[in-house]
This record gives sequence, structure tokens and C-alpha cells, in this order.
Amino acid sequence: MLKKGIILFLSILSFHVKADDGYKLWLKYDLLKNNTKVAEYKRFSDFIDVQFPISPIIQTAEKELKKGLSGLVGATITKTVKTSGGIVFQKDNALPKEGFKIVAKNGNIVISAQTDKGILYGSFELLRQIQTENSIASINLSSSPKIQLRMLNHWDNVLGTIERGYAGSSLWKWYELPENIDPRYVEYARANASIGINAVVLNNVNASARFLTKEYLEKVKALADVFRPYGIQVFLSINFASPKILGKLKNSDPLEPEVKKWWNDKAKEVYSFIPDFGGFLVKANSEGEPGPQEFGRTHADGANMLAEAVKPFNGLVIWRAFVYGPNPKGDRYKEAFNEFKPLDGQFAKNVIVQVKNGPIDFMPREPFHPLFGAMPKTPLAMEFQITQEYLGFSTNLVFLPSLFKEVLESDTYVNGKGSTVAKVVDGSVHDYPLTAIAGVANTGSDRNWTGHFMSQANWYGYGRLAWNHEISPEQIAEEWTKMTLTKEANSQKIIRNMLLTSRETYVNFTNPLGLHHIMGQNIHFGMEPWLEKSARPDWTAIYYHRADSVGIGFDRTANGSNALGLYSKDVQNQWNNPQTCDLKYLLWFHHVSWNQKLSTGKTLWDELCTRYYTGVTEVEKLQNDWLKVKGNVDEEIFEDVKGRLAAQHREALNWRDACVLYFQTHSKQPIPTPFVKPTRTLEEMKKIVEIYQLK
Ligand code: BDP
Repeated sequence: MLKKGIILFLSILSFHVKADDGYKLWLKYDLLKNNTKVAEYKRFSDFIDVQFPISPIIQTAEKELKKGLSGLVGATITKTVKTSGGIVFQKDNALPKEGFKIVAKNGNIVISAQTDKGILYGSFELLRQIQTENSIASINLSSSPKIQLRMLNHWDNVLGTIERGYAGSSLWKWYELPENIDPRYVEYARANASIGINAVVLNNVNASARFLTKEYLEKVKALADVFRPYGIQVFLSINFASPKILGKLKNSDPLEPEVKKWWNDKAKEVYSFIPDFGGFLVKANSEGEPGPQEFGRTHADGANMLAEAVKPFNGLVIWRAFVYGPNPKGDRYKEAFNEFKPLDGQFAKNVIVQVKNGPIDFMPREPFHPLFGAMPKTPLAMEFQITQEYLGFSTNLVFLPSLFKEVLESDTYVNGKGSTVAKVVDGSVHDYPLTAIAGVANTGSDRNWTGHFMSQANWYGYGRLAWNHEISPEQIAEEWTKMTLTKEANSQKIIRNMLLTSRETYVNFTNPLGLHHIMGQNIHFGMEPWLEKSARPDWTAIYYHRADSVGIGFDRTANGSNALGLYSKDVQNQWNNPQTCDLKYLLWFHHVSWNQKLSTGKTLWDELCTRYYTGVTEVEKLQNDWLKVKGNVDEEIFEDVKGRLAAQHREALNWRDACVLYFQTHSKQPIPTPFVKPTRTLEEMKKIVEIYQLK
């Protein structure tokens, strides 16, 4: 009796603990509570009539709709097709390749598309409409992706670790593959397909040559086989020195015939395993990675040699522009531009150059990379970082669609007003035949996939924007909250607002007014504005903030490094004048004196302190707002997010105290009222950071 009681108690307990661990992401499919809506959706849930050539992708779409409708509205989809009351898949060759149309017609919901992928995306869209409780009775909606390749880049290593990963270890269990297929691979593919992601790079750009061995290609094939029915193509990052490392050639010079042959043969081998393999992603001559420059060749020489090898199989080469020579006199801001701009027009037709969103490195805020708009003859892909390397790992709530959108909407002015970065990337500014966008993934083996539960919204939001860069962060926040967290209207509003303000909050307590690269070295966590020495000058903090007795900021006007000169005239005009430059970017481009009056009416010093202090207050607001949703979100998720917000608050205080105390050694001015001087000393703050760096 007692034993039974204990078992019952334990199972209740474990039921409670496992209530919602975040594993199902935004694809929860829990029964909706709104009965009127449920009745409406049920009217279209009797059958699925597939008037479309059957394929594994079509079967995926069918399976997903069945799963979704049975969960959300309790429907049982039967095999009997009737004239009305169901969902119909139809072919429509007039629609764009991966696009779809959803129309309520003759008592059915008709999803039409040119390709099976379009049907799959349409099915997920229909489910999203239902999950967010929109009416579908007279639905008439069409959508198609603006960018062809919508990729996730995983920085996963052979041994299962993830570079800059903060959600556990790699999802790919290399040692168990190819024999054992973790069911999680399917869940991963579903999640991606639901937001339109159609390509993944499985491994780190700092690539081990091992991925190209037969042993690993068999494993990669196993994953590609799982992802294919979800419309996802697999790519690999390659090590440029593979001919030497694996092939034992004397070098990996891209112009050597035997090196070319090695790559041609390797490409053939890769495609023999994975016939629809996407191609290679390459980080070369960057941060110690091998590349063509070792042999006096250019990035174009290297890329074109690989492009030749994958061309017979319709493969692509995605060559990264994240290169910056160690130039102590230069400005890292300009390095990639100077390296790549002269190569415009020299790349083979199946090469895409992948450019990070900003010129330095995924900072909390950066001006857009000057290469966007500067390479009309070379398709440029956007590279965003979803994992929060410089944004507080998985202890900080930072809603990244705000950042992505800010970059995408920046105007390059290359073909006049409205030549936004988004329109460069989607090909409309320069008529690129190939278009691509990549996000460095934030997924890992943590049960909730992303470490911080709220960071799921960044994966989701990245995919939604990759599909359609015109949708707003507001819409994304709303959709995600409804699908993932709560159906209660007031809590939805609170959470949506938390998400939308979170990025600015993070900027305020870390890098206000255009400060950048003042984070802790190596692990890139916390702050280290006093960092003077590193392996390279452009890895220190003082290189970027340039604080002295006069003021702070990096003069990138014509009087300084003239990085601003890399942009079109209209962009220069926007940022050239410290009096009118948007305060968001001020210290990116100007060395401003401490006593300079800003548009806010405060001096630079006072404004800087104000931002650091309000940043902390804003984190407190996030904490308080979260308390208000208790009871309306899952208890386990509630507690986890609450704990992480408390950790974020501790971090925010550290950033604030360290930064104001350190910059004060230059400004020599008091902390302005009404703010209270930190109780800790600069020396104490330095100790905290020292500990972060200990191995
Ligand atoms: C930096 C990361 C480093 C990456 C590099 C890259 O710190 O780990 O390898 O970017 O993008 O942000 O190649």
C-alpha cells in the first residue's frame, strides 16, 4: 500500500516536473481551449486529399497536418476523401518554386504549390494560423521566400563540442552515426521546416578535415537522409588544407593540378553518398585557418577551384568574408572590404560570398557591413549569429529579430534610397542569380534546445525573417509567444513587450552609444574594457574604445581611419557628423569629448552613465514583468526563465559597475545624479573578470 502510494506520489511529481521542458518548441499542438475556434478548424479536418505527385516531402506534410490537427483540435483525419470538409493539396505551376497559396474553397482548405516543398511550407503555415487562432474560414493567403537558401550554420566539432555553443553539446552524435538515428534529428528537421529553413551546414567553420573522410561521409549521409523529407539540404564546412592533411599531397595550392584533382575526386565521392549535397562552406586565411593566400593565391582562386569540383553536381561554394589581417596600423573595420571588393566579378558562378552582418564580429550593435552594396557582381549571403556569443550566452534574454531587422532595413543607398541590405541579400538590388542567408545556430543537446528557453524565439525569428524579411519583430514576438508560451492575452502582451525591449536593454548595460568589442577576451563573456594586451591589437578593448582624457570613441571619419569612406555618400552623410550621427552609432565613428553635449541634452559622460544605469533598471523591469505572467505560463519554464533573469541582473550590475568605474579613470568625472556610485571598486571588478578567464 505504502509502496503504491510512493509510486503514485513519484509519478505525480515527475508528471509535474516534466510538464513542459521546452522540447516541443513552437510546435506544441496542445488542444486549443477556444471552442468556437476549434469548431471552425474541425470543419476542415476530415481528410487530406492529395492531388499532387506523391513524394517523401508530401508525406511529411500529410503527417504533420495529421499530428497538428489531432493535437490542436482533436480531429481524426480519415482516409475517405469527400467533396468538402478537408484539406486539398494541389499543383500550381504558376507559383514561385517554394511558395504556396492557402485558399478556402468549396468547403475545403486548398494548399497549392509548384513543388512539394511549397506544400510542406504551406502546411506549416496553415498550422501556424491555427496555433495562433486566426480564422481560416475564408483564408486567402500566399507566400513565397524572398531568399533561396535559408541556412543554419552549426559550429559543431567532431568530438561533439560546439564552438560558441551555450546549450549543451552537439545534436549530432557522431560516434553513434550512421547506425543509430536519434529521433531528435527528426524533431530538429521538423522545427526547421516549420520556419522555412532549407539548408544546414553541419560542422564548424574552423573545420576538421575529418569530415571529408569516408568514415564521416557515411555519418553525414545518414543525417542527410533524415533531413531530405523535410526539404533540408546538407552542406559541410571544409578545411582548405584537406589535400595535404587527408591526401598527403605536398601542399594544398589551389592552382596545382594534383590539388584540383584531389578536390574533384573528393567532390565525386561526397556526391556518391549524398546526391543532393549542397556544397562547401569555407573559412580560409582567417584566424589561423589555412587558405589560398599561403600559396600567393587569392580568395577567388581558392573558391573557384572548389567551385569547379562541385559544379558537375550543381554544388555551391560559400566562401566567408570574415577575414582580417593583423594590421596594427589599420582598422579591422576595413579589412574584409579591402580584401574582397577588388575581387568582385572574379568568382565562379556557383560561388556565394558570405558576409557577417557587421564589419567587426557579431557585436550587440554594429553598423551594416560595408561590403553590402559594394559587390554587384558577386552574390553576397548574410551571416547572422543566433547563438549569443557576444550577447550574454544563455543567461541573457535578448530577442535577436530586433537586431536582424535593424541590419536588414539599413539602407546602403547604392542604387538610390531604398537599396536596403535586405534587398541586396534577396538579390533585388544587383539581380543576384543566387541568394542566401545564414544564421549561426543556437541549438544544442539541452532538453529545451537553446539553453535559455526564450532564445528559442531567436531560432524561430531568424527562420521567419529568412523567409520574409518584411515581417516585423512585433509579429514574430507575437506569433512565437502564442505558439510557445501562453494563450492568455495579457501575459502575451507582457511577454511580447519583454522580447521587443530586450535587445536595447542588453545594448544599454553593455555597449551603449556605439561602444563595441569591450567584452571579456577569449570566452567573450562579461566585460573587460581595460584590456590592453592580447595576441593581436585588434583583439584588445582599448583598440576599439580609445578612451583618453579628452573623450572616447573610434574616429572613423576622413580625419581618422576613414572606414566611413567605404560606404556610399548618403550613408556617410548620415554618420559623418558627430552632431547629427544617430547616437546608436556615435562611438563607432567618432571620438567624442566627455563634455560634448548630445541631442539628449546631457554631456557624453552623463549620457554614458545614464545608459549603463538604465540598462540595469530595465533588467529589473524584465524581472518584474516576468513575475506577472506566473500561473499563465508553464511552471517549469517560469522558474527557469526567472532564474536566468536573476543571473542576467547580476551580469548587468557587473557590466555597469566595471564600465563606469573604468571609463571614469579617463573622464575623471563623478557619477551623475541621481545615480548612486558603485559600492564595488574597479579593482574588485577586475578580479571578477580575471576569474572568468581562468581555465
Ligand atoms: C568569432 C568567434 C570564433 C569564430 C569566428 C568565425 O569568436 O569562434 O570561429 O568568429 O566566425 O566570432 O569564424
